[in-house]
Amino acid sequence: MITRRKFLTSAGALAGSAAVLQRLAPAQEVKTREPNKPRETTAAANKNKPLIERVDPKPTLPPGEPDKDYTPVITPNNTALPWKIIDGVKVYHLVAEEVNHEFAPGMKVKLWGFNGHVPGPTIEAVEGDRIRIYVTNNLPEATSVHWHGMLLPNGMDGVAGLNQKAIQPGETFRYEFTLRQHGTHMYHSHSDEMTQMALGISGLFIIHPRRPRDQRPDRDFAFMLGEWRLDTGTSRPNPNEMTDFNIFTFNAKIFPATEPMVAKLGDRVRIRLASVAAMSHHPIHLHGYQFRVTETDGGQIPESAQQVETSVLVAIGQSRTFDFVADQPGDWAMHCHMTHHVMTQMGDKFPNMIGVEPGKLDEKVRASLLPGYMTMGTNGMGDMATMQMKVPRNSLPMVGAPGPFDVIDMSGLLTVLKVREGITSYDDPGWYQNPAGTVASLAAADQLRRDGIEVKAAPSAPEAHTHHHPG
Ligand SMILES: [Cu+2]
Repeated sequence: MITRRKFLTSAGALAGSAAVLQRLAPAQEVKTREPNKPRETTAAANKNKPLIERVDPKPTLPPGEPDKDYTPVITPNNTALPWKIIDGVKVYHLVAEEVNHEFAPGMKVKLWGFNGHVPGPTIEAVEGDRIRIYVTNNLPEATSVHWHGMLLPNGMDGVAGLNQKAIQPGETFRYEFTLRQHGTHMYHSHSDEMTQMALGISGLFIIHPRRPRDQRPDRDFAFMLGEWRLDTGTSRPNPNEMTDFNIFTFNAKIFPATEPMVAKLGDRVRIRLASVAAMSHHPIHLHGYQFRVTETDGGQIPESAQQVETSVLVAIGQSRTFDFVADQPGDWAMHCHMTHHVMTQMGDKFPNMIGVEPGKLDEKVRASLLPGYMTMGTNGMGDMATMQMKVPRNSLPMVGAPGPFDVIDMSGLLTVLKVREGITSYDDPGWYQNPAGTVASLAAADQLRRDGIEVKAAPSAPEAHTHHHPG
């Protein structure tokens, strides 16, 4: 049998078989075709050709099995949604509910999520699986679940009001369809979206290809990017915020609470990033590696079209997946390159004091106006990391945590890829021990002399502020 696909890719078939042409293209276009214009016929045949090759309805295949059919995804700081097989169908149960969550140790918030997790547990399945997902609503208001990026019957799409009735508090709905695609997808509320998504009602939905074209990864990490407005002293993100977010998260955690990605030297590593953030796009940058962007929401990208990158922009409502071989040992940062997305609340709303000598300003302000106040940055904001600041309840200093050399002055959308030789488990191996002589360090006087580097003494702080002062 000559398939449409074969027809489109074989010019010879055009001339060869009138019967095929008549079956695949409207008859009048075949009749009016001139011999030298095969393209028009191709265009006519293309007109109704689906963007994605698929058989409709795609047959349901036996349930794909972990390890045998796919390498399970790791969702750092989170978990996978369990499933069972009932009569050849994978059955899952999501419970939308309030969740007590910690963005970082001590920063406790009340969010809305699924099954005790924010984001909800990762749903994992295989192309061709028949899936049935029960959704119980234990929220105080109506909800629904939309399967973001999925090819499914319209009535399963989950937009409350448009495709189904909203799921009222206490009700359980059933969704069921066959997965006819693969890729990194998401699920999220499609009812009172602004409120529910700002509070965390979303999760990852990963569908493995039935027959992967590329080598399977050894380590397959998946992250939801998130952003929140958490006013100091409060314990619920503010859903009314439109632009000014102050917590930026990988799987709802900020560094140093972000679990590292651990890989053995030589592992093939895949990283999946997805976002249904409210307003921000996130250019995620991985240090130490070049990677190939191997998948979008549409699934695998043909190898010839894959781009080699060091950062990948994850826009809202998108997923991006990249692969690389972990051939460089070390502790490699992966972070959002929007500089305000690697901080938390305390970088927010402070006057720019860089270059200004505050003198006793802090003490005065602390005493009279704001207990715990500290002027941000006469030398930049790195100072904050070293201070055990007293901060308002549920707020964190901008900066991260002690690192192996010094304080790491980033927080928010930062995590670490740890690549090690000779490890036998994927437990956190601690900080990387750099081989001797491979760490940037203070230049010695004889080195400077040898290379003819002259260093002028920096002007001291008091002198720097004596000029241009009128009074
Ligand atoms: Cu960002």
